[in-house]
Amino acid sequence: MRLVVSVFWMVAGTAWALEENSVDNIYDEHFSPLHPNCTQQSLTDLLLLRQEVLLKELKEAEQVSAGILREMVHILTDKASFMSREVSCPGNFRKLGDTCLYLAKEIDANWEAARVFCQDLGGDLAVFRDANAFAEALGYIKNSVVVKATTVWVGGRDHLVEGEWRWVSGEDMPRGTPYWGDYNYVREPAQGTTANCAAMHGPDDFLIHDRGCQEKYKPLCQIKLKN
Ligand SMILES: [Ca+2]
Repeated sequence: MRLVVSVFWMVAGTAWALEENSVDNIYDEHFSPLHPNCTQQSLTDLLLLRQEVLLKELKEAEQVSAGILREMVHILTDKASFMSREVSCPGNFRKLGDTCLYLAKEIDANWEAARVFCQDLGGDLAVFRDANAFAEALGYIKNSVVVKATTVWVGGRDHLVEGEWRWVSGEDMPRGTPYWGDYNYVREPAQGTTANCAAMHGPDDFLIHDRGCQEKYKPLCQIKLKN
């Protein structure tokens, strides 16, 4: 009987020791033992070092974000600059609709020289895509304080085939009202091969007449803002 009790306590002691050892292993696995030389001071140093690393990482992230923001500001500035160029007219040009117009009151030139003058400014003689654009140009010219006798070159002619009027942009010129005026009660264009260039004729309230291309009038220059 005493022997049985002794064996029981031996087995129980071994099992308890094994169980205790297993718990220790799990604890060590998840909670690394402190270095034997670890002191409160070194723990504080470790925490400070960890904070320093975190701060460094935050600072680097902040620098990346700031870089991205700077790049975005750069792109937006370029876009704003591009858009402002797109919607503003240079120099003496006046913005009307999606075009810029400039009546060069100080110039008197034949049609071809007037066209070259406008092209040197980055544009061409004016064309009108519809009646509204023509009406806007009429208003601009009449407000430009020009004398009634003034005549203004625009970008249309029938120099290739008599009677086939085309804008310098290559499109057909419209006929009749509200564009063309009358001469001696006859609707223009009516001057035949002696008049192959289009001009807004002051004495006829600046409606379009066909005139001799070598006559000297004032260029109405145009820069298109959009296609
Ligand atoms: Ca003609």
